[in-house]
Formats: sequence, C-alpha cells, structure tokens
Amino acid sequence: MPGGAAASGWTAYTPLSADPSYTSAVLGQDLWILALALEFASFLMGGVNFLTTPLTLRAPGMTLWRLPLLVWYEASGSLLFLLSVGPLIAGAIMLLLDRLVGTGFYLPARGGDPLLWEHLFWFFGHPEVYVIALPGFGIMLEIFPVFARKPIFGYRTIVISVLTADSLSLIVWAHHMFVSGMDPRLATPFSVTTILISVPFVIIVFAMVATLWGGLITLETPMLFALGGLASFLLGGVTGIFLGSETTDIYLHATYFVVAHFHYTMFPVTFFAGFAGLYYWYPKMFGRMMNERLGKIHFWLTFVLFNVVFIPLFVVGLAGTPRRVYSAAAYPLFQPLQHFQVVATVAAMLLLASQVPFVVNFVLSMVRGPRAENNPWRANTLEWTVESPPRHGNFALTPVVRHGPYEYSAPGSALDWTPQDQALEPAQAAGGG
Ligand SMILES: [Cu+2]
Repeated sequence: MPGGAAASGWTAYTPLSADPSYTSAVLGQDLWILALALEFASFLMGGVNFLTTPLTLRAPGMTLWRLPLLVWYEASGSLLFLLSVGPLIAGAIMLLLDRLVGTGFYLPARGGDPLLWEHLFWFFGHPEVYVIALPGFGIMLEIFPVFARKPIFGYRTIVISVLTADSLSLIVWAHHMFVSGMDPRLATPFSVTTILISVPFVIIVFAMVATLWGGLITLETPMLFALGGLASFLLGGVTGIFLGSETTDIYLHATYFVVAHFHYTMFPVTFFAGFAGLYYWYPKMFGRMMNERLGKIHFWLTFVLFNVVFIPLFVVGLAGTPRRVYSAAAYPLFQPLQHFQVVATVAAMLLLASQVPFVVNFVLSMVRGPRAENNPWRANTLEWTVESPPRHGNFALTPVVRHGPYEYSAPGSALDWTPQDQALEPAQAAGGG
C-alpha cells in the first residue's frame, strides 16, 4: 500500500502534482485531489440552494428590487461559484486520471500541457475570491444604512455593479499567471480586464461612502467592524492594481507584497465583515445583547494589530523578499529586513490573543447579556419584525412586504424607520409613532 502525505503545495501545480516519478507512490496526493473534487461538488449543491431560495421562496411583495443587499450578494456569489467551479472539478478529475490511469492531460512527455492545470485552477480561483468576499460586502451594505439612519445610496447601481463584477471576474484569471511561462502577449488583455474589474468595486465602495455621508452615524460594535472592514479593504483594492498590471506584477509576484495584498482583501471581508455580522445579528440569534465595551476592545485591538501585521509585509515585499522560501540559505540576503518580520510575527500572535475578548463576550452574553428586544438596532428588514430569537418557522404569519429594505428617515414620518411589512405613507407612519 503506497503511503505519504500530499506534497505539491496548496495549488497542486502540475507537472509536479501529476508526475508519476515524483508522486505516484503518494496515496495522500490522490486523496487530496479526490477530496478537492468532492468538496467542491458539495459546495456546488450548497450554492444552488443559496441561489434558488431567493429566486423561488420570497414573501409576497418581496420583488427582486426589494431584496436586502445581503441576499443579492449571497445569491450573486453563489451564481459565480456555479459558473466557475465546473472547470476546477473537471481539472481535478483529469489530474487524478493522469496519476492513476496514465492519461497525459498535464504531462509534456505524454503530449500534455502543465499550464492547463493553472488555467483551470485560476479560472475558478479568481472568481472564488469574490464568492468569499461578496457575502462580506453584503453584511457591510446591511449595516451602513442602519447605523447611519439613511437610505442606501444607489441600491440598483449596487446590484448591477455586483453582477458586472461577477461577469468580469470570469475573464481575469490569467493575472495569476503572468510569470507562469504563458505567452506574454496574453498578459495585456488580462491586465486590461483586471483593471476594468476595479470599476464596479469602486462604484460599490462609492455607494457605501455616499450612504455614510451626512448620516446620523453611531459607532456601535457592528458599525465599527463594518467601517474597519471597508477602510482595510481599500488598501487591498488599491494594491491589487499594482498586481493586475503585468509589468509591476513580474517584479512583485513572488514576493511578500502578494501576501500582504491578499490579506488586505480577504481579512476585511471575512473577519471584519464576519464579526460585524455576528455582533449585528447576535441579539436575533440568541435573544440577548453582547457587551459593547468588550466588543469595542475587540474591534480596536483587531483593527490596529491587523495593520501592524500586514503593513510591514508590503515593505519587505517591495524590497524583494520572496514568499515560499524553501531553504534557509535565502534568508541571510534579507537580514536587514528582519525587524519588519519580527514586528509582523509578534503582532500576529497578539492579533490571535486579541480574539479572547470576543470569545468571552460571545459565550458569556448568551447567559448574562441583557434581554434583546425584537428590533434593537431599529432596522427595516423582516428578521427584525419577529421575536429574538425567532420561533420555529420564523414568522407566525407570512409577512407581506410593502417597500424596500432601506427606507430610513422618510420625510414626514415620526419614526426614522419603517419595517418592510409596514406601509410607508408618512401619515400612517406618524400615526403609528
Ligand atoms: Cu485574481
């Protein structure tokens, strides 16, 4: 029975991962590839669920243009996953066939092309970044209007922008391959599409800032995390332009600059937006409020330490420090930059430690937190019209939706919010208040 762990890195680049002389005896590599194919096939089924539910099971009156933006962003992320994951699953099966059956999709000796795997991998890999990011953006888009007490700026534009980003993200993948050895003439069109894709994201960020502009902003913990996520993501977006342009990428590609850029895009949309969502919906999930003081301590430590970890990595990357160093022999060359690495390393450990206030807050608030009202943030979306936590089946009666989710501070109304299942007429809203 052959043994051994998978040993071709997280990208499993061919020809190494397909080469029988190197890995034919490594069962772990076969299992790794099989697990990849199965895992993504199961994600696919989850994605179908996230897409079909908002398309087929909306409440009466909930037109597509009245959907909360989180739902739009979840659905468009799922759609993108659906469109991009097929080639990866097929590519993984082809890789297994090369290893086990003796086909030659990726092996030059058998007439194959190792770059094919990189194309299939990144045709999925770039959209996948958005599949991860879009729900995080959706959370921020839910939170900003609530804590600025303003309608969202440019609802339809925000939706159209995300669908545009979805489409464009299917034709940018080779920006991960500028130094792979592909035909350099191919780099230019992929640079152009990559720079183009920043346009819909700039529009989305503009809409977020315009929503905040002039609002009655309050800085509760969910809002702090959403704002911190937006601010950090900007740095990730801007540095992406350097990497999307093939001329600068050739220098930066194999350096720590990419590590820093990647974390400035992914950390904000997963951690900052994820925490924003947890703090925001915690009262609905558990019927109790989290502690604001601990939440704020958690936010500021996370925000400051995150930047202390990753800003130094931009510096060492610009200076040329390679990522993926396999031999200690390369390190003396970069000795003068070591203090940046030390700062980043210590900050990374402190960043982990600074999650303790969150864990304490999350667990203790379940038993000790003050009881949450149905709608502690005075939000419009339907989940806030039911008890906290919701009963089985969520709604006693199916709600009828009467307007969009972000109608805050409507002129002439006494309250500055109107839940989606209540009519918007100012007189009626004033009477109800
Ligand atoms: Cu990409």
